[in-house]
Amino acid sequence: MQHKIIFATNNPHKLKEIQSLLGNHFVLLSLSDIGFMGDIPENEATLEGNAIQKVHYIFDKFHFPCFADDTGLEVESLNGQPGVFSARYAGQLHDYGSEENRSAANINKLLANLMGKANRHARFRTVIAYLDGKNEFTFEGIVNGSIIDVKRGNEGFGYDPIFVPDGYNCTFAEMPLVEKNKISHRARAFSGFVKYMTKEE
Ligand code: ITT
Repeated sequence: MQHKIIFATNNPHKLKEIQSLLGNHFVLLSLSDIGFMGDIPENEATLEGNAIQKVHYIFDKFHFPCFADDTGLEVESLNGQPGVFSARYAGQLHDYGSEENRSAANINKLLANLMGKANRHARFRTVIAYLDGKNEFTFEGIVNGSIIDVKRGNEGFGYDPIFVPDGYNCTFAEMPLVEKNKISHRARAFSGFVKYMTKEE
């Protein structure tokens, strides 16, 4: 059976990642497919809280099965920061004009805060929330790695150019999307979600 489902994200990179992971079990609807052009509020204190807030916001408007993710980069020697503040670590989107500029500012701030720190361990953590009006679930995915000093690579987005996953020598931004999708936080959370969605077929 094919599930039609909304992915509640304004981030085109996430949409591309999930689209490339989808089997033929799902028909993914983006926010522009359903005619939603606004911003989705995300002002909770945790990734779980934000993911749940995003699905409720869209479900309440469209009454259609929906999932959303919230992702954070948790850096050990910064006590888990930027975490839930990863997107706005260096400021709001309107301060920077474009997502690329904001990501560059986020990375610069992170590298400045890590200056002189020997412990570079970090992890990406994704929480996916799903809501269809009857069921509400969350799924988590984590990838461990470390933060390097200088950006490398042009693939991916966000903090990818400074994150080297454990067991690899390259950053996420040096990997083709299919490689990132084999091990990433979002792919791992999504695999739990797909198992749940297909378990009764
Ligand atoms: P939504 O519309 O889905 O909320 P967003 O860009 O605001 O999109 P998040 O709040 O989930 O997304 O993500 C926080 C930030 O973490 C995001 O802006 C990126 O800078 C970064 N990020 C998320 N996933 C990432 C990934 O796979 N690789 C690198 N950075 C990532």
